[in-house]
Amino acid sequence: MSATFSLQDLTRQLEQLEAEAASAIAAAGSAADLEELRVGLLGKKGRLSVVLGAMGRLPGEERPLVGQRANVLKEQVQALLAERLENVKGAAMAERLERERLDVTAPCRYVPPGHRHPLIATIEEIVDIFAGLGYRVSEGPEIETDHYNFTALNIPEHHPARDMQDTFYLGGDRLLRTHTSPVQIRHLEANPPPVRIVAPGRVFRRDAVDATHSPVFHQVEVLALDEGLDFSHLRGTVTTFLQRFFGDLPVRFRASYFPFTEPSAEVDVQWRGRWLEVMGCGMVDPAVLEGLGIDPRTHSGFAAGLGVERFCMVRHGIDDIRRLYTSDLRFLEQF
Ligand code: 2NM
Repeated sequence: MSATFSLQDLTRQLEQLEAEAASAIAAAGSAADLEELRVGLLGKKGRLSVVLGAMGRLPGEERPLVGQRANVLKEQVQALLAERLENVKGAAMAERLERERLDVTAPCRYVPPGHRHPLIATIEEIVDIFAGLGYRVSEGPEIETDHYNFTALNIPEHHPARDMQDTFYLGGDRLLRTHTSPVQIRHLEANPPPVRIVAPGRVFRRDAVDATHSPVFHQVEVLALDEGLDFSHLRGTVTTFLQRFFGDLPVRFRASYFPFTEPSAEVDVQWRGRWLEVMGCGMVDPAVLEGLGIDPRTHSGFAAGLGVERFCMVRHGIDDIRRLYTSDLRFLEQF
């Protein structure tokens, strides 16, 4: 059928366009289909443009009739496209949600639960016992000065502990702490007595590695400073601690020597029939207190120190300290 250009023809063409557009839009299944329809119907070279082009050949007074009708049609078609687009998008989303359905109640992939390293567990157990006796945790730097690591602890200039052979010197007066005692000194500088603290931490000594030595190991040291403390308080505290940690076994104190305590003692426990040395202790030397500006005539204190690796090894029957550092899960998972 060749195109005709009367008012009647154009009006009929617009009605036909409207009917076709409505059914085509209703049948469109995707956003892309709808965009294709929009271009074909309303685009520059679309069906509506063709009708409007033909409108130019009508007599002037008839053009507004077709023009108005065309504008109404255009708005109707736009509204239908928009409405259908919403439906199509909604259907696509519903389909996707169904396809990607997630069962949030499904059991997850098995992840084996981890646990603390036996050394850390030992530190926590020791600290917990002292916490139960009223002690607070105090910590300090691993890089120390000669003053805090030795001088303030009454360790004289030529004491073997100061030897290059035993200590990691870092240059200047810096070194890696060889015990956690400097933590106690720093604490006493910052806090007036009464003091009851427990100082856990990593310490460093220039030892060759073997079954019982490591250049990096862990210590816990305890300090009580107050008026009227004597050796009986030390003995009671250390005995109570050891019996809580190892069980109710015999404890023995042997006279010993440390530069920072007087008197000093080593402490043994009877474990599976053998006496094992497990810690050192003593009454804080008056020279240490005087260095801190604390009067040894009114104040006294006791201190004790232990190696965490040894406690851990005795408790669990571990025969080689290296087992604690080599991260072999087959070993560590036993604890
Ligand atoms: C030990 C044994 C004996 C000790 C002494 C001090 C301080 F700072 F108060 F002087 N802190 N730790 C001490 C005493 C440590 O470890 C075997």
